[in-house]
Amino acid sequence: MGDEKQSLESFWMPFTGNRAFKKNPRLVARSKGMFYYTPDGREILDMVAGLWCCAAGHGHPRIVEAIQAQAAEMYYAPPFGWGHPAAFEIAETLAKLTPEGMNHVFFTNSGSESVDTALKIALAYQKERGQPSRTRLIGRERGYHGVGFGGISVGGIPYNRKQFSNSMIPGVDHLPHTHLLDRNAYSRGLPEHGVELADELERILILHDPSNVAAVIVEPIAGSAGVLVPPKGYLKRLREICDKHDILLIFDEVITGFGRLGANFAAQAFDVIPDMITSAKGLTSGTVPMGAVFMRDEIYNEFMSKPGAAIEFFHGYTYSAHPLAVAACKAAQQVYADEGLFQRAADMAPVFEDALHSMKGEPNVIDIRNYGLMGAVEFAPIEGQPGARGAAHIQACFEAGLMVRVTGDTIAFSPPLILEESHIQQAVETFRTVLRA
Ligand code: PXG
Repeated sequence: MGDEKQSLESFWMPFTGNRAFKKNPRLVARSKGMFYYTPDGREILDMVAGLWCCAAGHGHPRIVEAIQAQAAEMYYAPPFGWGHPAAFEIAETLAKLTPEGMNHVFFTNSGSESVDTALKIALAYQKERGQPSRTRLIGRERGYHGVGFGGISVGGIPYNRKQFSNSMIPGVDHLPHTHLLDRNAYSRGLPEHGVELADELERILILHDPSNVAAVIVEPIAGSAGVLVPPKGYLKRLREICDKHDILLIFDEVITGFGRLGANFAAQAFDVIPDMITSAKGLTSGTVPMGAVFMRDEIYNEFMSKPGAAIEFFHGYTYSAHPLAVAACKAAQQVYADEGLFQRAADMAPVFEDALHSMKGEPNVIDIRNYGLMGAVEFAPIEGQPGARGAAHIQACFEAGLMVRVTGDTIAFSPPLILEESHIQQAVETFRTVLRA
């Protein structure tokens, strides 16, 4: 950029206070490894993997080369009624990472599309198997499932729903969230208290009768709401209740999938196997937009078992299994495997945990929580101005050379899986300095 100030007016930025941003922009122009660089070359340590997505860090040469090569070879192929070999190959590779018996995948372009796709598969599946009364969906307070109408309906973030309250999909209920600050503050890993919150599912089912419920969807660890780690035993209890009543359980693993918790998926980290897994972000290490819904074989087979050769599921996207996304996905997955990044996440998790918890006692800190390479520090809000302290911290971090994520008065950390101890120390020192300023 030259001296002339570029106008920022035309771009309506997503999930951003546009007026505040445009007065005081935070711009990044280049990235490599663990770092972003501002247009004037200032280094910013990326402790949130872009937006929870760049698991292999930035500018990984193998992924860059794969995308470049695919662009030259064939940058688009129609996915309806046509296919390209690499899409089938990557589907098979990915299925090997999922829990046993989940050998089928539907490709989308984002987490939001993955969620709405999974909800539609759930509803269609119940009809296909002769249970058409099962139409209700159950999400959870403080859940984030993207911004489609399905996703905001099962989601539990009040701001995301407020402007659309009359336009939600019908027949949705919500479990209570699991953030028990008074009982679980400063938990390391899974909190001790709150397994009984899963029993609320039984209450909801009694109200509607289980025979009317299609699916329950939760994030194994709620990300956007500020890293809410499930209480010990909570997810297992949800699984048991869903099994008892023949209801599908969907894990939204858009953030937790692909190594963030030190395992392929949260399903394996927590040893609770859902019926479907939604994913995006780490699928391609955030390089090319792509999402995927994995499902148990019974679900796929139900659709395929009918006579005839008609379209089984009236759903799909122009860019499902886009060749560039497939190439990026294949390369990212190879990098994860060859560099042992999921194991690396597991190995770094204790160091990350100790570093994060060393913030206890810093000004206004009221909670610290973590699992794998996800963590959060929560601050007491400034009276009458919820979110103001979080926003101030994020700006100060940017000025001090640190990228983290804010949600309300919680600062979230979700670094690339390539990070080293030195990055953790640098992040913590910068953060501490910001808090004490
Ligand atoms: N489900 C989950 C669990 C997510 O975290 C989505 C669905 C939607 O994905 P797309 O690709 O449609 O954005 C997400 C996305 C934040 C933040 O501030 C989190 C997400 C996206 C943007 C910001 O924490 N997660």
